[in-house]
Amino acid sequence: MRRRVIGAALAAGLLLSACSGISGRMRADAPTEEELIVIGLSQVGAESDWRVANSESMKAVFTEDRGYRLLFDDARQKQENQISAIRKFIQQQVDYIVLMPISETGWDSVLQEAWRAGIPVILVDRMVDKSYDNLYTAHVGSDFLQEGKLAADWMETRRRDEEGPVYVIHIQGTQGSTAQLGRTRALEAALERNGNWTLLAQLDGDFTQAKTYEAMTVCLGELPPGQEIDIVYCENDNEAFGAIQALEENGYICGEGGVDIISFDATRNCLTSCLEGKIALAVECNPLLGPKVEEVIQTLEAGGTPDKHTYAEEQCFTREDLSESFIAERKY
Ligand code: GZL
Repeated sequence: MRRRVIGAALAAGLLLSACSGISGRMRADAPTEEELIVIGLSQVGAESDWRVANSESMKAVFTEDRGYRLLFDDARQKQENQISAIRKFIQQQVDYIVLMPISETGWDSVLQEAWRAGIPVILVDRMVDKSYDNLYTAHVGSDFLQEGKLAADWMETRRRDEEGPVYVIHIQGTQGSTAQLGRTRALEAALERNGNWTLLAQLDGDFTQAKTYEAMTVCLGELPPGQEIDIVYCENDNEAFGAIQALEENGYICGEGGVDIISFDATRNCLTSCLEGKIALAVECNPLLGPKVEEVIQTLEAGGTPDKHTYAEEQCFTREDLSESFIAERKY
């Protein structure tokens, strides 16, 4: 039974539950198989702490007792696996496709196929190229350029009185992902603005600790012995962990009086490292997007039109903002 009829049954169930005082979307009666809203979800992978938290947020919201059947596919960081998963969801005639696109391009045919099948596509986290704007219904994610600008503003304020050279190493995330493109653009603009900043190296960390450790170790081995490094701009926390390991193994101090490590995501492990003084700035990128995605789906179920873009609220943290109790209360 397609969801429009289900929607009516669901509305009736919710009305019943509201009368019975059951909060939220919990229902007094368990939804029948036909009433479940079927969601095909294609997740990038499990490459980072952020990604794991993002997946957990989706699985916590889209449960059967809340009226959903979640078909979760882990693409293991390969776009071809995402494309195959979407095609499978189309064959299964799911009600919605939720896609965390690994990159902005390469979606031409598969998004057209979903469109022709009449299945709404909801993008989560990263974006796809503007040329696909009419092929997805809504996007829930972060403003990555703004995240980068927050970091650049902090770095420039911290070094505004320095006239000598400021040596920077830039570790990028997955090439072509919206997070990488936005965070990179902000740093490159800051390098343009500050003539005394020198980019020593731009490395591909692919948002993973292992790849960053490897790339950073090679990079440090190629720099002149004792080369000054002032800032390492890591496009996510797991890259920061890999960079810190390589730097310390090569005799560098991370933190006060040493290298300023900049990191994005601000997961619990990163905030702990920031509190310890090893990470200078943690820029939040909120992975807990499940509730916002559910709002989009419920708007569509009710026949409404969701906003095309919904952005998470995000902030920055330095050591002074943090305490063990604050970190313990964080949800990711
Ligand atoms: C950002 C997300 C990025 C995270 C990384 O929204 O796309 O991908 O910053 C993750 O940790 O791998």
